[in-house]
Amino acid sequence: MLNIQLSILGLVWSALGSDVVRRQSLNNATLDSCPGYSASNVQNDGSRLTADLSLAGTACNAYGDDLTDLRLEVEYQTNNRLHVKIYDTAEQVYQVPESVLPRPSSDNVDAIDAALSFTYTKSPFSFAVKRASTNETLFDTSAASFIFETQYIRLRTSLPSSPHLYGLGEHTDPFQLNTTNYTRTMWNRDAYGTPWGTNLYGQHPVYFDHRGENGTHGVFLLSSSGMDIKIDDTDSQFLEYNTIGGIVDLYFLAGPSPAEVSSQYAEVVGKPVMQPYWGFGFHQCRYGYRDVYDVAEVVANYSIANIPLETMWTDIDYMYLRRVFTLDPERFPLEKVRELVNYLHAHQQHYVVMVDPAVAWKNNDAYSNGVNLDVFLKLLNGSEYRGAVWPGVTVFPDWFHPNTQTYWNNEFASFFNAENGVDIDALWIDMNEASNFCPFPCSDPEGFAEESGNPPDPPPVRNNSGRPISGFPADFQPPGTTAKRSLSLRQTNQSTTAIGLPGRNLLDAEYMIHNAAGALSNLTIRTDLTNYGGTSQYDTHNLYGTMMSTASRDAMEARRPGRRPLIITRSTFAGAGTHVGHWLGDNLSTWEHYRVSIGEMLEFAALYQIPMVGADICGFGDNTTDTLCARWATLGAFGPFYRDHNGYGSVDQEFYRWESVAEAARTAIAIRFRLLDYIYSHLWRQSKTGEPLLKPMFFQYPEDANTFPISYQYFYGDAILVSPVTEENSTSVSIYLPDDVFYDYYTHERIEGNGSWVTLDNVPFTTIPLHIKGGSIIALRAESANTTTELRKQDFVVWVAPNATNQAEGFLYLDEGDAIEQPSTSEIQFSYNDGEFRMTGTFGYETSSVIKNVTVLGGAPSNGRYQTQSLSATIDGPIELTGEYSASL
Ligand code: MIG
Repeated sequence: MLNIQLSILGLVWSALGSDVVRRQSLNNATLDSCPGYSASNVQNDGSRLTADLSLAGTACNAYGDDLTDLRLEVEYQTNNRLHVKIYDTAEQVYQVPESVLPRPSSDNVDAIDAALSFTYTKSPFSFAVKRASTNETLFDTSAASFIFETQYIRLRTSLPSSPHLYGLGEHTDPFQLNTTNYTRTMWNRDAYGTPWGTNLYGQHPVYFDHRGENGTHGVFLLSSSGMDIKIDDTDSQFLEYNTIGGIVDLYFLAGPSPAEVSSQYAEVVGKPVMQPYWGFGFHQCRYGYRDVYDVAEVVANYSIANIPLETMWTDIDYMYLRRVFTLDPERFPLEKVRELVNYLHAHQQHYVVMVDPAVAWKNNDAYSNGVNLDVFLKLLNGSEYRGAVWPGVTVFPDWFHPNTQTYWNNEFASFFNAENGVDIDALWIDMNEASNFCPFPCSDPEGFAEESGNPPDPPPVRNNSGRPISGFPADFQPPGTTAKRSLSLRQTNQSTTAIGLPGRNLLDAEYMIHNAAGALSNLTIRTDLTNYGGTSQYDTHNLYGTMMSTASRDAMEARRPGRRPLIITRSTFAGAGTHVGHWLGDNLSTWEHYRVSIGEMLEFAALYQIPMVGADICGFGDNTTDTLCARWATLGAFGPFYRDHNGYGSVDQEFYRWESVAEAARTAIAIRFRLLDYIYSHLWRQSKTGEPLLKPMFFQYPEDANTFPISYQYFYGDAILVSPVTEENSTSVSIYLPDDVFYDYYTHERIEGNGSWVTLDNVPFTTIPLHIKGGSIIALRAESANTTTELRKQDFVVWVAPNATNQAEGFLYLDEGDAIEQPSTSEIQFSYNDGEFRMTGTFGYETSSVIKNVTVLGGAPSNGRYQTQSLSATIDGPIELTGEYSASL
C-alpha cells in the first residue's frame, strides 16, 4: 500500500525534474560568464599558505549572489595530507561543526618534505595538486572558472582520460565509477529498493583515484551540503562539484597505495570503532513478525535446524501503534519480551530492536518528556514542526539541542532498563535521513497520516498462552540484577561563527540537485528549520543520521557502561564509523541486488571507514528464492555484518525454510566462525590504523589493470580471496587470479595464478569459492561452535600459505571481546621463512586456547618449479599463546 503510494508520488517528482533541466540549461550560458577570483596578499611560511581571493570581475550571479571576498588556506598537514580550504572572509557561510566531525590536527610539515605539492595561478585563481615524486598532476581546477555563491559552489578538476575512480557514496552504481555523463547526487534519503543512479541514505564525498603504477590518491570534500558531483568527458575528462552550500574544504591524501589512502582518510574522519566479538555472529531479523511468540519460534527453529543463531532482532512490530519507546501490550507484552530476552541470554544469544528518530506526537511519554526538555525541532514561528511517519503525526529531535542527549539517555535508560524493561544488547536505528512520509509542505500531517493509514492496524491478536515453543519453558522467570547505571553526558560545543549565511532561500536552492525525492524538503524534515545554535536543516540535513548515531551510542554506553555497543544505522555521514556500523538499506531479493551488495560493502569497509557493514541477506523487498538465498547465505558469511532481514509481506526467508539454504548457512557459518578471530583481528587493525578489513582486488594488486574494475571478487582480510558465484541459478563462475600463488581453501591445492580468468564449474549452492593468498598466515579456530561464546573456548590451528619465495606472515589479536577498555590484549605476529616458523609479539591476554598445530600448505618451490603436494609440513602443538615461539618444519 505504502509503496504504491510512494511510486505515484514519484511520477509527480519526475515531472518536477524536467523543470529542473530547463532551469539549469538557462543557467549554463551564465556560468560561462562567471569571472572567477584573483588571489592577493599571499603569505607562505613553507608549511602554510594563505591568500585573499576577490571576485575578478562582474558577478555572474548564476544561482544566487557571488561572494566577493574569500580566503584561501592551504596547509601541509602531514607528509601525506594536504588541506585546501576556501571560505568567506566574514565566516558566515556554514561549515560542518567540529562537534559533529572533529578535525585532525596539523603537523605543519615543510612543503619540501611533503608527498603532495600545491601550486596556484593568481588570476583567474586556480590551483593544482601534484604528486611531488613524479610531478604528476592529481587535481587541477583551471578546468572551469571557480564559482562561490550564496547557494552554489562550482569547482571542477580535470582528470586524465578514463580514470579509475571509486567512492562518492552512498550509491548502488558500479564500484568503479562511470566516468561519462555521470552525476552522483548527495542528499540523504529514504530510498526503498536502493535504485541505481540515485541518492541513497548516506553522504561520503570522498573518492579514490587509482592510477596503477603511478599510485593512488584520495580527495575528500568535507561538506554536508547537498550536491551533485558530475563526472564527464565532454571536451576532456573532469570531475565537478556542484554544491548548494558550505565551503570548499578539501583533503588530499597521497597514498601512494590504495590501503594507505584508506588509512589517511581514517586520520581525517576518525578510525572506526571496535565492535563486540559477538557482533560477528549471525543475526536474524524481519519486518512483520506478528508477536513475541513468532519471534521465539524463529529462535527455536534455528536451534532445531542446528544453524548458529547469535542474535535475534525485532523491527517496529514490537511497538505500540508504532511509537518509539513503547511495547505493544498485546503482541509484545513486557513480561513475555523479558522472558524471550532472558532465554536468549541464557543461551549465549543476544537481542536487538529498532529505534526510529521520529517521536509520536501527543499522548505518550516519549513525547511529553521531549517537550519538557524542549528538544524537538520547531518551525520559524516557534511552534513544533510536525511530520508523519509510522505512528502517524510525529515530531523530530533536534540533535543540536543541549538537552537532547539527556532526553535520549533517559528514554534508553528507562525503556531499555535491564531490570524491568527491554534488555537489548545492541541497537538498530532507522529512518534517520530523516524520513518523513508526508510530502512537502506537509501542511496537514494529521490528514495525511489518516489518509495514508498510519499507524496501521496491528495484526489480530492470537491467543498464544500455553502454545508450546521448543526450548521455552512457560514458567521461565527473569533473574534479578543489581547493575547500576550512570549517565555520561556528551558536551556539544556550539559555535557562533559559520552557522550559515543569512538571507538565503532555505527551501529551494536555485541550483537544484538531482534529488530523486524532488524538492529538498520533500519526504524529510523541512530544510528551513533552524537547529539549536542557529544552523539550518538546509545545511545539516545530511548530518541527521550520524548525529542520531552518536547520541544513541552515548545512550547505549550510559545504560551499559564500559561495554561496546553494536549499533547499526541506516543514514551515515563521513566519520560515522567512529561510532556505528551500517546496513545497506532496503535492497530487493534479486540477483542484481545480490551482486551490487558486494561493491557497496567494499565501499563502506574499504573507502568510507565504516567496516561493520552488510546487506539484508536474501534481500529485503520482493520474494527471494531458495537458490538466491543459499548463495546469499554464503556470501553474507564473508562480510562483516551478517544479517538475514526481510520486508513486510515477503515470503519467509529464515535460513531453515529450505534444506539447501540451511545447509549453505551451516557450512558458511562454520567457516566464518573458524575464521572469526582472523577477521576480528583485522577489525582491530582497522580501528588502530585504518587499514581495511575488506580489500577490493586492486588494493592487493594495484599494478594489475585487470583488477581495477573487479567488484565481485574481494579479499576478506588480507589473505582470503572470496569469489562468489554471481549469475542466477548458475553453478559456475569465472574468477580472476592475479599473477600470484594461491591455495584452494578447501583442498589446500596450490594454484599458480597467472593474471588470467579461470572458470570454476560445479560450485554447489552450498559452497562459496575461497582461495588463500600465498604469503599469508592465518590462525583459525580448530572447530566451529553454536555461539561465539562457545567458539572462544576452541583451540587454534595455524595455516601457513607460502608465497613464491617461500615466505609468509600474518597476525592475531586477542582480547576479552566486549569491554571498551581492554584490561589485557595479545598482539601476535606470525612469520614463516623457508622452513622456519616464528611467533612473536605481546601476550597479555590470558587464554587456555592453544595452537594445536601449524600446517604449511602446498610445497616450496624447487628449481624454479612448484610442487603441488597438499601438505608439506606440520608442527604438532600445543603451542601456548603466552610467549614467543619458533620451530623448523
Ligand atoms: O518505512 O521498520 O530500511 O529495514 O524493516 C520502512 C520497517 C521502515 C525501513 C528499513 C527496514 C525496516 C523498515 N523500515
